[in-house]
Amino acid sequence: MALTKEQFITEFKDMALKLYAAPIEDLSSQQLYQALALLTRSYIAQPWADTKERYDEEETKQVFYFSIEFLPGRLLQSNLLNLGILDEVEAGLEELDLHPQKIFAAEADPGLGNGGLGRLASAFMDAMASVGMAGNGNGIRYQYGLFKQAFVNGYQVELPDDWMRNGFPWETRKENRAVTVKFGGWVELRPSRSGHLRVIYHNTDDVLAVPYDVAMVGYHNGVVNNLRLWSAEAPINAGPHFTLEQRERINQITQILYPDDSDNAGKELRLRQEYFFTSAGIQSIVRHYRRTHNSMAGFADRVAIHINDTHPAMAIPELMRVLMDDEHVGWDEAWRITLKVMSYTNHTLLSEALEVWPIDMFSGLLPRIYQIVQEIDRRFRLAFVPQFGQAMIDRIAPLGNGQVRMAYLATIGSHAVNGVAPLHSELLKKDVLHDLFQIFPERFNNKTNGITPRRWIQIGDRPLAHLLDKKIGTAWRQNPLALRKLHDYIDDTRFLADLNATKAENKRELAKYIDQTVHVKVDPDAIFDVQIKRLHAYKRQLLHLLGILDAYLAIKRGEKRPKRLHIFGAKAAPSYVYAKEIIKVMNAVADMVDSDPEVSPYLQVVFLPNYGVSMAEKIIPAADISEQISTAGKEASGTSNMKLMSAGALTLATLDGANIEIKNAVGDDNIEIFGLTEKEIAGYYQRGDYRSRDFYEKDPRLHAVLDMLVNGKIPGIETEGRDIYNALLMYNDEYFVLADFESYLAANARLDKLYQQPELWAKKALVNIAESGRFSADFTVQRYGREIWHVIPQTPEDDGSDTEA
Ligand code: GLS
Repeated sequence: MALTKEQFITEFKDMALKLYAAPIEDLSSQQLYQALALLTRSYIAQPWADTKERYDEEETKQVFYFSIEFLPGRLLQSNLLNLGILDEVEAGLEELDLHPQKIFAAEADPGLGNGGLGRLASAFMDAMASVGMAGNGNGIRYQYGLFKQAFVNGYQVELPDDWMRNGFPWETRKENRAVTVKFGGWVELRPSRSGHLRVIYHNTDDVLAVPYDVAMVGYHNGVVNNLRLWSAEAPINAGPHFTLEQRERINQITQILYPDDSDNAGKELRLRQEYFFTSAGIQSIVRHYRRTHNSMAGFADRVAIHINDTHPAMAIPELMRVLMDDEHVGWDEAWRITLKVMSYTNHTLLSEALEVWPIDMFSGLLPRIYQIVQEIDRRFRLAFVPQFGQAMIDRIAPLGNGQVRMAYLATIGSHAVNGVAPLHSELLKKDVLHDLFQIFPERFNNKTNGITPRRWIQIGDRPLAHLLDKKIGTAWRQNPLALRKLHDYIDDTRFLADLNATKAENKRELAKYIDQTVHVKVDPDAIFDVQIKRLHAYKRQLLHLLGILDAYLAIKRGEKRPKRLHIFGAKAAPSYVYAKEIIKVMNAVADMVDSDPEVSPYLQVVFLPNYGVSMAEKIIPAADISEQISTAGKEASGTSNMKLMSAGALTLATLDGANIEIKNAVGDDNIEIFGLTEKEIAGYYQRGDYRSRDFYEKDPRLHAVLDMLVNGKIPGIETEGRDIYNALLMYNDEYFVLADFESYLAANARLDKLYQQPELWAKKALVNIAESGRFSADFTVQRYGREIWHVIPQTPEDDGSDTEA
């Protein structure tokens, strides 16, 4: 859109006055933010309405991305960027003697997601709008987000994340679009006079699902898509017998986000949440469709529904329910439509994360849905037992072992099933969904994850963005593949120096931020070595910690090495004791290193509390090293690996998830790979001959490091060191930390050496930035759009870099 600075200033002052009846000089950053957000929203309103109208008029096929989490990050700056008015607005604010960055920082991060899964969903929303695809989100409006993390005496404590405290200016309540979701009770099936089955519900708990819509603004293209978040409320005509307890139970449904990641709490409230937003979404999609269509026959040509991990897998029986019970479509036709509409992405191989529900709980809470799942199960068995045998079908039918098995249900009811990086997609076929792959091989495919360089470079890394503009022009902002032009400058010494200078500037900025937030002074000339992700044993922050302890001991022995600053950001699920112990030890080691004058010139450790999207925007641009060190075969894809590479950080990685794609993109010389491969680890599993103690006994460095956990050398820890020690030695080190220790140290030593050659380092950083464009989520959603959703966006060229698994 077009907006001059002068126009903006007038409109902004006007909005602030209307809102607060005060001149801008008297307003707090929060108030200025609110005023600016509302003004921005007013710019979005028309294109938002127009987009909706256009989709309806042109009968565009629409994608509905169902996800129990979205993690959009702050929206103000990104909306201004995508509208194309960020520069004008910033110039206007400065002219008013205001600080744009201070105002942007007043926005709370929406607490609607845990980590990579939710962030990916939001990247897809941004990407779909930006490539002009009709893509809508469907999720939950959690009142409280994932907890706020603080450290007390080095221990993680969890505080409520009241992220909506000051309101959420981007949402629009649509109470005229509310629908009713039914729980519990019992159902009666009665043939009606017209021959249809009538489904009569008795004694249900009804919940009103009220949608709040959030605009998803496309980049410079006038497209504004919709993210619909559902809030649970008591029914309007609840009546006098409706108790406070009932009201409270309803409110709970959308009160709080489960703090799990790659994990499964298995609680009834979670099941309620899942059915709540899924049913509300399906009902509203069908209702909208039926406003302009007499029957459901063409539904699958207009609608694609994506099941983001298994949490919304109930979309399958729920669509069946609506088609059959409300729309009177017969089973076969309803199943045909459902299969064509639904597609499913799996996001993890960890067995503890494969969602299953006890049949008692499921059937009690969702009696009609359970009947439909039973019928899906019955027909599945009938169709495939003759060919594949009872034993195999028993293993993978939707119902088994007294459980409803959501990943199997999702696979059986979708026409496409994908993993999020080639290795992950292969392992789905080989292990987790092996039997289903035998039956439905054509459904399985890979779609490697992506990120949005708009947020990570254009907003998060402005110094780099400006340098790129100067050197290769601005085309990369539209099409990130244009970053490849950087290869032309691989021998341009001046440019390489500029690249290093940009990194240095970002590191100084991060140093300031660290000082402000945790009051720790860090040396901006150190190597910034970053590991930012949820805390999980398989991600192996512990391996990183053992590496730090080794460095500590080496420095104590008198070794000199370039100074390294280890930066961690990670939340542990509140009930995940082992992960919390690792945090405690990490913080204790940070203190130990800091207070030792012999060591602190060479080594520093900072664990930043409450890691999230906005903090990532500060850390990533300053990173020299990106630690992606999960046990091979465990991390489905990872996405911080892509973000950090796009900031020119060198990846220190195992051959896991999308690290492998990064390696293929930049070549062996521009990434530091170490550790066991997935195949080698599978070999250990098969033979059953992994003995972690052997590594401890034969490697004196490892021996010394592990002993530190239990010999009292780390001040301030209690039983945590012992627990970790035991996990590694007595319980045989489930994640092969000890097996990878030696090669991890060797890779680190190579990086230390390389850092002595700044120009060579810069060359490698350049290649990483240059090749990061292929990981743009714009391309990822285009691949989904072409191969899974069958919607055709008009857009920049895809480079086809996704290898189908
Ligand atoms: C996750 C995986 O653990 C990540 O590897 C992946 O990048 C992400 C998005 O696909 O999904 N699965 C999960 O449950 N949480 C994740 O972050």
